[in-house]
Amino acid sequence: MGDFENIIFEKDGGIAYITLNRPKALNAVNTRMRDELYEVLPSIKDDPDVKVAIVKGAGDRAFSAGADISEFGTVPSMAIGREIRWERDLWGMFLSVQKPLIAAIGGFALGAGIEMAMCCDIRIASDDSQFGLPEANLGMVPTAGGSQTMPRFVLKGWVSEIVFTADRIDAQKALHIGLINQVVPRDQLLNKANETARRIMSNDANALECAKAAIVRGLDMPLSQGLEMEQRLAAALTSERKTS
Ligand code: CO8
Repeated sequence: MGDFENIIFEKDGGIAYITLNRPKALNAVNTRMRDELYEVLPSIKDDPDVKVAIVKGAGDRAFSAGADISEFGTVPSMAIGREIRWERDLWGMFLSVQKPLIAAIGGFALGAGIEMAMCCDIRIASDDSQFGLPEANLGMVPTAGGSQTMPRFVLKGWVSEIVFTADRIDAQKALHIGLINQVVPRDQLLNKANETARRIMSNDANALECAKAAIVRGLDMPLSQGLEMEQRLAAALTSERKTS
């Protein structure tokens, strides 16, 4: 795996840590960071030593303040921009990770920042965090999946308010509307993420993978199909256990 400039990748006792590492720019997602994330995620998927991954931001101000606005308008043409996004579908790559992903959010999580966190399964945030989708204010729509991922766990009315107003909300409101799972004091953020990861890892890795598939894929199916899929996954898990 290459040397990374804009992320830090570490592994410790079954937990992989991805740290968005541009603290001076509030961990804004630039092209280099996108490429590095795209390179590192397959190794989380494929490495049997990794059971759970935690995504976090470097420094004490932000998880990520979104796409790097200094790069806006620098792509040679819209067609090339679309081609790059199609070839390196980072958000699709995040969503395809079969292992549990935890976002540890400390500070700003805006635009592509909160959208990345919404590609994770569990979001734990510090009490001073702020969340928002400022795209409309920039003449854009959320394009890092936010218009699709957010309504899958936040009621549509709240999603519309967040997207249409482009206002930021605080951690308590984010908790109230279901955008995040837990709020903790800032100095306990990583401990809580680690504790949650260890709690998850104490369970069977294959069962976790099947459970994640059932939850994530089932959301896109009618209930009857989802129930069938659940049965198939349960049967596959049982037969795998018998043969191993
Ligand atoms: N991009 C680049 N640099 C940034 C970004 C950003 N998104 N956010 C902050 N920075 C930089 C600032 O320029 C500043 O740098 P410097 O010290 O060199 O001047 C440094 O970080 C600190 O920021 P501020 O001085 O502005 O700190 P404040 O506490 O005053 O404000 C805010 C913090 C409110 C977070 C403010 O920085 C802000 O509004 N930032 C922009 C947020 C934003 O609009 N993000 C873009 C959202 S749109 C999006 O993400 C579209 C996704 C589309 C998919 C793209 C895939 C990658």
